[in-house]
Amino acid sequence: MRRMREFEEVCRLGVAEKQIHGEVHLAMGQEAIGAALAGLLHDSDAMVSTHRNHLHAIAKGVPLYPLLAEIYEREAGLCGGFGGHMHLFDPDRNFSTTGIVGSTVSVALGHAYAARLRGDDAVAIAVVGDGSTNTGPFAESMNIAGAMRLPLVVVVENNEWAISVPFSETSATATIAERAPAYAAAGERVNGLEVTPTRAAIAAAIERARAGEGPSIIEATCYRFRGHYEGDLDLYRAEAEKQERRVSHDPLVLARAELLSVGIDQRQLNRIEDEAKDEMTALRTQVLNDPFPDPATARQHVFASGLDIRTEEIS
Ligand SMILES: Cc1ncc(C[n+]2csc(CCOP(=O)(O)OP(=O)(O)O)c2C)c(N)n1
Repeated sequence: MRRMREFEEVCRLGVAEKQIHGEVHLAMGQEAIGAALAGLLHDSDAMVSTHRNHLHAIAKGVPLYPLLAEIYEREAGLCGGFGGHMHLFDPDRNFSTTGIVGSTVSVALGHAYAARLRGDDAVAIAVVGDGSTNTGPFAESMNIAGAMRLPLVVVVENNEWAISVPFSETSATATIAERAPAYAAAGERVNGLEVTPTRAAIAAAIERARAGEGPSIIEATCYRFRGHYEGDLDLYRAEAEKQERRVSHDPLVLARAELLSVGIDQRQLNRIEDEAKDEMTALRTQVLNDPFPDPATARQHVFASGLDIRTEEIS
């Protein structure tokens, strides 16, 4: 969790110092869910994320160097610096993202169906925000997953807000998990500020999916600390509320208190925190020394190679 927080801290710095361009969505406050996901999946399982994706990439085992280099738009990045923060793809680890809200679930559904066609025991996880669950693609994908009992797990990070719109005003149900039976899915709502219950719920959903018992929705509650994106004025939430929540809802503060209470030495925790900070600072320094992609290559990767549509039309 600490490494995730420090990773995002160097992303925040990159925006503040104008080294990263475009909207960057940080997940500070949501690290317990990221940590809960870590190590649960095999490389052959698919994970599909959203615009708020850094922690999920880390959890899926995407190497940090090309991940940060992509976010910093460098040639050494996952996608050669062509995609940037919202377009992170690592085919080797079956990790992908989409900024199209709701469609994360549709892409994951495709992975789940592919696993069914292959006949293996791979699963697909979609990690989405609460706003995603109010879209058509979410409802359609969940319906098909339930109808075909596909190995799909949807983890919803309910951080209470979709940009400036509160979840409580836009959902017909008080929770997202309670919608699960309508899709013949299992549903569970957990405290997403705590790793242990969140991990247990996701692990059980993965087991269900692998055993052919169909889809699940795990709703993990949390609170977004930063604005929707870096630069968002975030005037829709009261300053006092934000300040209070940044303490009471900080998974790192809660985890530290829990570890101290079971006798973990304070100096050991301090050392872990310092090491994480040093690691990410060094990573950023290294990335900043990497070149940008050659502008002459800007038109590469626009179309899939090996398919000349014009020629096919003519012939
Ligand atoms: C189809 C679509 N509609 C609208 C948007 C604009 N948009 C970007 S993020 C966002 C809100 C997403 O909220 P939520 O799913 O709760 O995720 P969070 O940002 O809280 O992680 C919206 C509406 C979009 N990217 N895609």
